Amino acid sequence: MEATHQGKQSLVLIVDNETFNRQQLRLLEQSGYRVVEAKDGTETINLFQQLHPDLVLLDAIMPDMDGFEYCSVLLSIEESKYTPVLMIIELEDTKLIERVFQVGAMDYVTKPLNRQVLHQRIRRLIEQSQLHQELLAANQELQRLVTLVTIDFLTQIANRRRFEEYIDQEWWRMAREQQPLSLILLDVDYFKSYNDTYGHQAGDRALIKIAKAILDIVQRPADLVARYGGEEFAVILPDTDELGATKIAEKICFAVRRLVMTHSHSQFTSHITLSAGLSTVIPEPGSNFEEIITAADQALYQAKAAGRDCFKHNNSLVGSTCNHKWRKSSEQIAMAQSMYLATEHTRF
Ligand code: GH3
Ligand code: MG
Ligand code: MG
Repeated sequence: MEATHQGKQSLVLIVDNETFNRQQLRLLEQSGYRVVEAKDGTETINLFQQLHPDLVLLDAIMPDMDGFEYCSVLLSIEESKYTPVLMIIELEDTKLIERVFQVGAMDYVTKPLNRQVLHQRIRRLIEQSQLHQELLAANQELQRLVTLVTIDFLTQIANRRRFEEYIDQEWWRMAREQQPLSLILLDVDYFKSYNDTYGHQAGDRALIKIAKAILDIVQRPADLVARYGGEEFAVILPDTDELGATKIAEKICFAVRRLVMTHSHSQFTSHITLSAGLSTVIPEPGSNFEEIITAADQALYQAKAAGRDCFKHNNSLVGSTCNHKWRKSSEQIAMAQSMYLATEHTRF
């Protein structure tokens, strides 16, 4: 009973060069374990890789290399990562015991072997290792589920739900630290007519490419790129001032233009372009992140109204929330905007 797990008998690999010792250890079979024997290193590795035992019972004294070295070699194999090794040592000697744990074995028993002690240790180690593996599997499943609820299925970037969680978190962090938080909302221009012309699947492929292009630009670990809606993307930039956010928006618009995704029914250009609305805020403690979204949305609306394929910063909020250090940069931002328009519109 004790030697089974999930209806399967546990398998013990006995490693000992002495036939007599191995035969004695076969008594484990009487307790319901399956047993295989190896007399040297080559056999051990072969059997281990073929059979994936639940536990290795390893004698410390072997003629070619000692059991401790066996243990190190064995545990360096990828598949052995979670297999417990129980070593058999000659006597309760501090140095020997230290080596047992140094080489990665989980526990030891001393000679002469006490049957009860041996059984208890084997049972406990197998149970622990199986629990550990179940925990890892459950954790992986949890990660998979978390990914499912926070990642957009089509583009594989963060979804709207993750966006809202993250902007809330960063809004509070920036309020606490009194640092600027920037948000860029991006919307694909004339995307409805792109779908109508090239089909919905081509539209999907274009969205995937755009998401990747944005991800390639947005690099800092605290930044987040999300799919905000159908053909809308959002970029959250904590600790980023107006000028920094403008540069990112500029690079994104440029990168998407450089993809040169033909769009013959676009009103002004022959390929897909983006419009962007930016907002930068040092959040007031106790305020709500909705305000930065509204501000970026207004700026996006202005960019659309200005003819699309451009980005706008929401200046109404800049006046009330910027500190002088980065309010100064508005001239540079205006310059970046006009340079973007000048260079890009002549190039394509
Ligand atoms: P504008 O320049 O004003 O943004 O024009 P638009 O056509 O991009 O905007 P509109 O809101 O009229 O249309 C958005 C289009 O985006 C309509 C919809 O078919 C398309 N869209 C939204 N989500 C997806 C998607 O997941 N895949 C594809 N292929 N298209 C999508
Ligand atoms: Mg839209
Ligand atoms: Mg659009």
